[in-house]
Amino acid sequence: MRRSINYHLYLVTDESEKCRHGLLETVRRAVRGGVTVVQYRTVNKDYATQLAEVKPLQAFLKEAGVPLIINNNVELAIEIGADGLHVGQGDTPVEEARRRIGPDMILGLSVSDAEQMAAVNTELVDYVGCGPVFPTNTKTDAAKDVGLEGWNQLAAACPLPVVAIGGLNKERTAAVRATGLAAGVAIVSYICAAEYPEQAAADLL
Ligand code: TZP
Repeated sequence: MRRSINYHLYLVTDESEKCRHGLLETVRRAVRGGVTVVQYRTVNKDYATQLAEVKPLQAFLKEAGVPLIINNNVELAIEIGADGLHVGQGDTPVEEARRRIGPDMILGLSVSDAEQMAAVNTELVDYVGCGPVFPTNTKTDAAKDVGLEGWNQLAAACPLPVVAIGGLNKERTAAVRATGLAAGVAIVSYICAAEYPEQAAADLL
């Protein structure tokens, strides 16, 4: 039996240099504001830098009782004993990821269309990140945004807890939550670029 976590407000970290208050301080303040789970995500750091960035983050999150998920780096997730791993469609396949991380670590998968949703392996995957729901500048190779209507269709077809991602701010988060289909919302820039990350997080609860 795999673990389930609280996906309600899921912070995906931006590159440390893009976090207005630095990576660790941003996460600290966001957790104070109500973030329930944190994903460490970087597309431009080497392994040693990722390890050095994530270690203090993990220590803080353990103390705070907030789960830590690693984006697309199976080796790092295993080495630090993360709570979870998140993979995209073009990343490590879920079969390989699950085999390597073992049965207990949470595994998340990104989905951006109906075909991908229909193919989700519910034996191996624990939750789905669905989007981009709205346009985003944060992920340069993101798929086309699906819109609120697209979200409704995809989320309704999702056999697992589903988290909305992409372009979410206060109003859009409220709109996504109002659909009643979201286990949570995943946020990068609204929190990481904020002057007051605790307030930004609280805006999205
Ligand atoms: N995957 C789909 S959209 C996205 C990721 C990682 C980025 C979302 O960032 P933002 O700043 O919350 O729009």
